[in-house]
Amino acid sequence: MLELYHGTTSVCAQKARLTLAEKGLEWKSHLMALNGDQLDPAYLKLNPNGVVPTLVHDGNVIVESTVIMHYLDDTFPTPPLMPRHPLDRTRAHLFKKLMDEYIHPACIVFTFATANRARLASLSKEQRDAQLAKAPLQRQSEYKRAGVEEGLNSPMGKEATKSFEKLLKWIEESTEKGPWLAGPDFSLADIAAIPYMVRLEMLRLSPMWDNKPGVAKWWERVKTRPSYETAITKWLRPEDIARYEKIADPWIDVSKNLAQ
Ligand SMILES: N[C@@H](CCC(=O)N[C@@H](CS)C(=O)NCC(=O)O)C(=O)O
Repeated sequence: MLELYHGTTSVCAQKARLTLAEKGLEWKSHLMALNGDQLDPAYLKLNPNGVVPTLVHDGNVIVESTVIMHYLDDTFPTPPLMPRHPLDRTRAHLFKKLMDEYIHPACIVFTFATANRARLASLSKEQRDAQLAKAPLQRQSEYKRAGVEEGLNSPMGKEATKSFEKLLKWIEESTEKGPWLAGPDFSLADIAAIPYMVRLEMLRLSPMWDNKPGVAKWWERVKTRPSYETAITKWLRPEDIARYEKIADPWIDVSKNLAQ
């Protein structure tokens, strides 16, 4: 049996859900609120980093979204989600690395400067520091702190904007050969990128690809896949959508960052 510990809007969990959906796999949902339940001792035994997703397959625990995608692809090979040609495989690996090393931190900064800001910003500095200190992944706490305390118009906000701009440039270049990010077939490269595009769209930052027609066409193609509905749209609750709808328009700061 496959079980997934996940969150509705969590980008990393979306990667796992997209992979499960593309493979047509059944799985049992353990939906986390991510309001502190990720630090419960029982959950930390499964995932010592106190984050989602965690996959459990017949009692075996697999953590890290990229590792989970590969585990599922290795264990359930049909349809294959890694390209066959070595150069396409290289491209897929590069996309996954870009997401894990640059885009995920950038996403934390963007999200904690906007949709996730309210709760941490309402605490005193001491309360906020105490809360952030509890997280096993202290580097992620620093991105959250920068988002909440410094906002988008800050050195971290500018670096995050640059990272997203790099992702969009890579997508644009890839789709010139494409049609998918790592060659002729939809692959883990596409899955790794989709959740971060969902996040940009929820933050009303789609003007970032106004002058990138390849990105726009790729994004349309992504949304026609049944996995988009199964793994992304179906999980969004009205309160998730409301949290993003009520933020001040981040495009004001992001467009300034892009112009610099
Ligand atoms: N490198 C990890 C990162 C996981 C991660 O940051 N998950 C976020 C959601 S996308 C989370 O659980 N955040 C809860 C928290 O930071 O307390 C992975 O790819 O699985």
